Amino acid sequence: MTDLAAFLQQHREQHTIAAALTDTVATIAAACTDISAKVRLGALSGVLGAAGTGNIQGEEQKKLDVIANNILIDKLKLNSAVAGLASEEEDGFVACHEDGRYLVLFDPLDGSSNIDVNISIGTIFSVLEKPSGRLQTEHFLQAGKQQVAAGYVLYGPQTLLVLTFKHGVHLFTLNADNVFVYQNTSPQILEHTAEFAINMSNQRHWEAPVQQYIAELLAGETGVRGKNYNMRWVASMVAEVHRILMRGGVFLYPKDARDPNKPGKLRLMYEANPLALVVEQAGGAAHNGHQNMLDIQPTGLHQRVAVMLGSRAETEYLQKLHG
Ligand code: AHM
Ligand code: MG
Repeated sequence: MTDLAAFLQQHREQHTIAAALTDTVATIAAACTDISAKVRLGALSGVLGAAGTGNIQGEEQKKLDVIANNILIDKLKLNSAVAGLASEEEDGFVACHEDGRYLVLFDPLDGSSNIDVNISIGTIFSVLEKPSGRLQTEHFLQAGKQQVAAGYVLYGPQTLLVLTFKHGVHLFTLNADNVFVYQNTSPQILEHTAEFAINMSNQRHWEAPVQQYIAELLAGETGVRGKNYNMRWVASMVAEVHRILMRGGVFLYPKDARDPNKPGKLRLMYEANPLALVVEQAGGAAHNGHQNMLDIQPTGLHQRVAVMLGSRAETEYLQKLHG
């Protein structure tokens, strides 16, 4: 049995990764262990319900959004390798250690609408190198391909940690002693799939290429795609991505015509980029219809983006439909 600490040491020696980086990821994992303990107890730990506050994006915060955010900030602030943090739940960045090497970005609690109904939720994280100089917002605005580590923790029937240091994707299960145990598998996203995930209730607001794509999938084996597709929608991106990692599939959260100023619902820095890195490292692909996700040059910390990711055959087909 290899635990996370032993795995990190072995992985860092094998791939010449800085100890400060694996330590940073270990701190994120430790924070997520604390979050997991609160999630497990639900009402008994007083974490359910609304916080009565809103975040920078005007979304109502759940108690657990705020609790998870504070746990991550408090733990990461204690790690001298961390120069600064950016969170979906914070207006601006949080400065930590002047000499720190890394910037950590996170969605503390993804799938907020599922908190109170006991459905899988997660934490998503991304780690960047801090450029030199006094910490500023621009330091965080690096394209996804610059990430040095990324991953997520899924609070589902099991608590799972999935991470990448750009040498494949690694999976850990939290045991009864709150230790992440390494699962010696190398998840690879199947190139072909017959399963898609999209919020169908927004159909009338999608752009033409997505309308066409989903219509083709729904046409089944007599349509141009020549097979029957199944649909799943958890409404927790972490859970959808994990399903895709384990058994293939394609996930879409496209641009929505209701708000022309919003290129999508999901956030580039806290959701799309880290999950795109995991997906790419597992052999899948991620884009916004036009550009590979990891090539997009961010312009703002809370920037939104259209997301299409998963099995290569489907994501490439989608990109072709976008022209
Ligand atoms: P959140 O970070 O506020 O939880 O929002 C992101 C979530 C994703 O996990 C999920 O894919 C999407 O929002 C679900 O949206 P919808 O409610 O439109 O189904
Ligand atoms: Mg989220």
